[in-house]
Amino acid sequence: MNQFGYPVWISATHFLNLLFMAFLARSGIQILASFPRLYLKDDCAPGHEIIKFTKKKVPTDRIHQSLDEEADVSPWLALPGGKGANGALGVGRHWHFLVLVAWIATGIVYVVLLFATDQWRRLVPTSWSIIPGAIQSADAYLHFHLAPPTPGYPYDPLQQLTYFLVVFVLAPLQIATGAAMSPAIIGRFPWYPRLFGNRQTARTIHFMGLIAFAAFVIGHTFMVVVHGLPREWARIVLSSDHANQELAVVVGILGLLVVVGTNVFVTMLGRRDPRSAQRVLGRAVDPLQHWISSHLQSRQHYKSSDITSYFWVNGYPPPDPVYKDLAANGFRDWTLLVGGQIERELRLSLDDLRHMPSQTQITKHNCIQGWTGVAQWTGVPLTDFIKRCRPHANARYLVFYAYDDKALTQVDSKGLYYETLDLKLADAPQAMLAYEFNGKPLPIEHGAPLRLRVETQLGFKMVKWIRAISFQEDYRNIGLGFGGWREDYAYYSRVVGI
Ligand SMILES: Nc1nc2c(c(=O)[nH]1)N[C@H]1C(S)=C(S)[C@@H](COP(=O)(O)O)O[C@H]1N2
Ligand SMILES: [Mo]
Repeated sequence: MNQFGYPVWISATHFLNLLFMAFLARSGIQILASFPRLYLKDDCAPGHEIIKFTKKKVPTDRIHQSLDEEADVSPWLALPGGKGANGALGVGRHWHFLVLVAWIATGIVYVVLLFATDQWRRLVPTSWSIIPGAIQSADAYLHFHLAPPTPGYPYDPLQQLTYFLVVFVLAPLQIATGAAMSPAIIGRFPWYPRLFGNRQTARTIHFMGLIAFAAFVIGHTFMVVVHGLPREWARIVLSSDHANQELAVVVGILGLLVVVGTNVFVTMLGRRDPRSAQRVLGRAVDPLQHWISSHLQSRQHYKSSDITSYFWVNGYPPPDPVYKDLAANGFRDWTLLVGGQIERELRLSLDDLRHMPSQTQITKHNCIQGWTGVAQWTGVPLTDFIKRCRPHANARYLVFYAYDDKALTQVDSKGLYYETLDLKLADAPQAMLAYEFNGKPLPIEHGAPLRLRVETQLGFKMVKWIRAISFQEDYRNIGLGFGGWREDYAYYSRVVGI
């Protein structure tokens, strides 16, 4: 057809890429806003950020929960915008993962076609001369001249090198650093985040990747403009050099309207009806997340020296007199009620639990908001606990009921905290009922007298201040039916290995 036009599949993947990256960037900003601090170390201590997007000071004279760190972001910037506690983080994460799948699929189609045709020659440098060439081009632009295209190529060496790096380095790096934040992946492969330094440097690099993408989009658009807008535009929109330029402008503007329109539409939908977003998007992504993460078992064995000096608290301790009396008495009167689909109900004291087989582990905690902490936990392995309870064959979920009533501990909230856990995730190594934290009885703020640890899941699953445990056939008839308090009221997904 012509020398520098693009095949239709390039135009199509280019458009989809633009659409999906807009979603990924905006939902990513939402996720970041739930803990707007970036670190180079896994202890996430306040004051040790390398970048922070908040002016809030963390109080040191009282217990302070990480949820209070959430920033309220504008829906013009973030998808869906607003505060995490009101559903924005849950909805944002659903979009991030759904669109991620589509973006990776687009990328695979693009790269396969690139190498199936000879289009790769335009992108992949085949000679080191690209480097001095790129320097020359940069020099030209810095002197406000247009760099000449490489003979036989549609663009100059600097452009080619940049495109190559964006496709083959930046995009894979974003995927790799994203995976380094998944509790199931780093629980099973603790060495993996070390490829990037640690889990927090992976998070920081993931954010730098967003900045790099944004800088690229600005630079790329600028190049298209300075190199001759109508012609370049027609090439990418209509796959041809000789296309009708007016038609190209119309089609291109329609394309941009689709990007803006879908963004506005899903943003409004996510704000008006987070429940539907949770339901519909969950149905699409949860099975995939489950497939990727649910069979991964935690194999974490950190050293004592890895224990972090700081460990955030999330969820305020139960303020009611019943709990306070129990605490005042060193939890000697506390009993754990165990019921549901089991042979017979159990009442266990803290001493009963301490006399059961015990396990000690040093593991990394990953909160959905983005912070981490490493601590040593001691408690009863859930495997032993489950055996002792003799569950009926139809029991599929464990329900953990807590003492904290959110109506008393958090503004605009209600309901006793609870979470459900698939028995398959519970009957696994490093899943335990913990009563010690860093070698001492569990402190109040971290869940005294007993809390759950499941080292392949996000933090909100690990119920603190446990009051009762029940074996159930289904989670859908408990609470509002979404699998836990945070699923019910903050629209989080029930499947949180990622
Ligand atoms: N009962 C109860 N358990 C809870 C919570 C809560 O609010 N109430 N918050 C969860 C969340 S979101 C996290 S990240 C962890 C935090 O544990 P930590 O406070 O010991 O760091 O506890 C989880 N367990
Ligand atoms: Mo959390």
